[in-house]
Amino acid sequence: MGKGKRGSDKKKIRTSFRKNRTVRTRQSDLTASFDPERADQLDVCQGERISGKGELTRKRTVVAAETVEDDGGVRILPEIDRSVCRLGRVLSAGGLQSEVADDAGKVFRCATRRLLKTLSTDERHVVATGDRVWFRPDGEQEGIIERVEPRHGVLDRMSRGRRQLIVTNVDQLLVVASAAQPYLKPNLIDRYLVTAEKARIRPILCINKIDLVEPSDLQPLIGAYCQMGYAVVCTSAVTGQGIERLKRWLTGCETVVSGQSGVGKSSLLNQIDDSLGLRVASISAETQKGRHTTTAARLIPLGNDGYVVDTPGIRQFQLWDVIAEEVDSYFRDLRPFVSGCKFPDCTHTHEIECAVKDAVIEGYIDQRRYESYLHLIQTDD
Ligand SMILES: Nc1nc2c(ncn2[C@@H]2O[C@H](COP(=O)(O)OP(=O)(O)O)[C@@H](O)[C@H]2O)c(=O)[nH]1
Ligand SMILES: [Mg+2]
Ligand SMILES: [Zn+2]
Repeated sequence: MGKGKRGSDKKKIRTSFRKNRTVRTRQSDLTASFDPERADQLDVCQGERISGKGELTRKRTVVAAETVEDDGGVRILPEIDRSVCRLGRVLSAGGLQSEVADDAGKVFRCATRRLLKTLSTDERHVVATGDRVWFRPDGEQEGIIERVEPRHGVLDRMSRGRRQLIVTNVDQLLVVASAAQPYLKPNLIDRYLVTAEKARIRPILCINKIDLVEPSDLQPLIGAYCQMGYAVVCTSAVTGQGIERLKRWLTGCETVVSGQSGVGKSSLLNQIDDSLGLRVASISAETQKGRHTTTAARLIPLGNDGYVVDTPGIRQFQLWDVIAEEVDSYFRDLRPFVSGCKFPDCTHTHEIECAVKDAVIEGYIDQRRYESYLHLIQTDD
């Protein structure tokens, strides 16, 4: 599934050892409890040579391939020994260890081979939730991640000035909104849709708690999204309406479930797969400000066909690097008109001869969507 382009040539990459690599744990400690530094001891693998003498100047040559990912990042793929390493999926990534499931669903607690950290070419996490990795099993429950395959479908966020990966290799983003309680917030839906468009992840819009309103009242809104080509489903976790359709859309795919707290995400997932047993929050608990039950993204197997990803709350999920000038390209309904504007850098606000504003006046663009666009560029520049 990885769409990253394979680098054609293997190359030799010179890398310095980290200082702490010279501090070795005694061999007898190997049988002791899990030690993240063990990645170092198991580091000697095919294709690596150690040269140089002084501890701090030691270099080694690694045989590896390079690949360019969807977002332009360069990934280095060290050669791995396929007779011992296995392909797995990172269910949850941690600083020291990650949970990796093999093909059969068996879970291993894995450290990351230090070499991967050394080779990392940018500030992104070396291992992220959702990654497809090659790992070397060590016993029945542990292992070492030796290589991360090229990523696609990446969702990220900005945290303390750094780009953080939320989850990788996802197919679709399910935007869950509720028709009432909490009341419907179309601007918020648009924000999520922009996130999906930017990440080039297929969005699905789900309007839940349809049992609480007169469905026909939502027709204009739903019609507008359908016209833009979005898949929309109205659901109720109470009456079961729309659940079968939603289930069909999620089966066999890897879906990130997003949406404000209290809209019914957990309730819907429990309806789709009753073995999930996700905690459904009481209304009173949800009204407590700043409450977040989920802190890090996690892949949750859906039946035995597909995964869903429970994401942290809305406030941590921001359009951190969407610049105002490109927001129009993430609005499917505005996009076709942009090239008709007099100025190539038109923001469709104060400019003259703006094809987007004309389209709003002529009714080709929904007034509400245009206002939502204005709102977004004014709060996210
Ligand atoms: N009336 C109605 N209530 C719902 C529906 N789905 C969820 N709820 C209620 O909304 C509250 C929040 O649900 P929850 O699944 O925890 O939302 P989450 O925070 O998005 O995961 C709970 O009290 C649910 O019982 C629905 O379709 N209709
Ligand atoms: Mg929930
Ligand atoms: Zn314009």
